[in-house]
Amino acid sequence: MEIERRLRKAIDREEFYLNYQPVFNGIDRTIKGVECLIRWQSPELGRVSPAEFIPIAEETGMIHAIGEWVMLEACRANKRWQDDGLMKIPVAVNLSTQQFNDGKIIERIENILKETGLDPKYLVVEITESMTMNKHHALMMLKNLKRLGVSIAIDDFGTGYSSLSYLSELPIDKLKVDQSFVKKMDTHGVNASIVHTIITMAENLKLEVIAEGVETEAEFGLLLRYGCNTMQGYLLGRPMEAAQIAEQLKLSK
Ligand code: G
Ligand code: G
Ligand code: MN
Ligand code: NA
Repeated sequence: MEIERRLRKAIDREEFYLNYQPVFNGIDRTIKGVECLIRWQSPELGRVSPAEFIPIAEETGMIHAIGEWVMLEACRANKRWQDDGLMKIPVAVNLSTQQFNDGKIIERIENILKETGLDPKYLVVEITESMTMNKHHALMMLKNLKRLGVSIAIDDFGTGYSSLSYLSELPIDKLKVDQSFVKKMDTHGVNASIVHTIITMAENLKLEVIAEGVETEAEFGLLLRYGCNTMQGYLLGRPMEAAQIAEQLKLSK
């Protein structure tokens, strides 16, 4: 397969780079974090979306090398911003199931933190609900991650089958409400109710809630009213290149 063949060489040929989407404090609209999202610019195939190549990387096992590259690059960039005197913010990195199931990932992350010198409190690891279904494994991995000093976020919350009471038994810090519920909150009452319920319950469990996919002022307003102050979405900021984020961090300092 053409994509797979090209993907195998993409790290060595330095065809990957990271975009960073800002996470905002909804009250004063200042940046309080970023999520890194991988991008692939292939000379032969052009831009390929991660929605297309991440599944291939997962099926072929390439996700381990690619994921490690992402983690290293994200930590390096964040450390550089801090060394440049920019505002200190956490960078969030998405983990794939295969990475979460690989016991060696803990040591790899530990090494990356050591190598880059990034204070672990400025790294957030994003996993999805489905990765926590094996409770024994999840507890072990999450405890080990917490021991490193990094934060844990549950991504795409609401699309899986876990309940908040289940998640409350795991050492997690943040909950990211899936875009599909945030979208059309103002016109779809059901969506609004779901988001409101998640926010209220997460608050009780002392989890930070992040609303994803905020695209309109109406959604933004409702989220604030429901008590969700941390948001991500096209309304506030699209994924952008490292230099642009650095510029924003300079301005918001
Ligand atoms: O960045 P968006 O632009 O299109 O990303 C599409 C999908 O790819 C999302 O589900 C996102 O979580 C995933 N994705 C983006 N970057 C990474 C990454 O570095 N690692 C993993 N595992 N998934 C990523
Ligand atoms: O699965 P995960 O939540 O990591 O993926 C984030 C994905 O959502 C990325 O593809 C990112 O580009 C995309 N994204 C971020 N903000 C918005 C938004 O406001 N609207 C839409 N449609 N997509 C968004
Ligand atoms: Mn994510
Ligand atoms: Na998400």
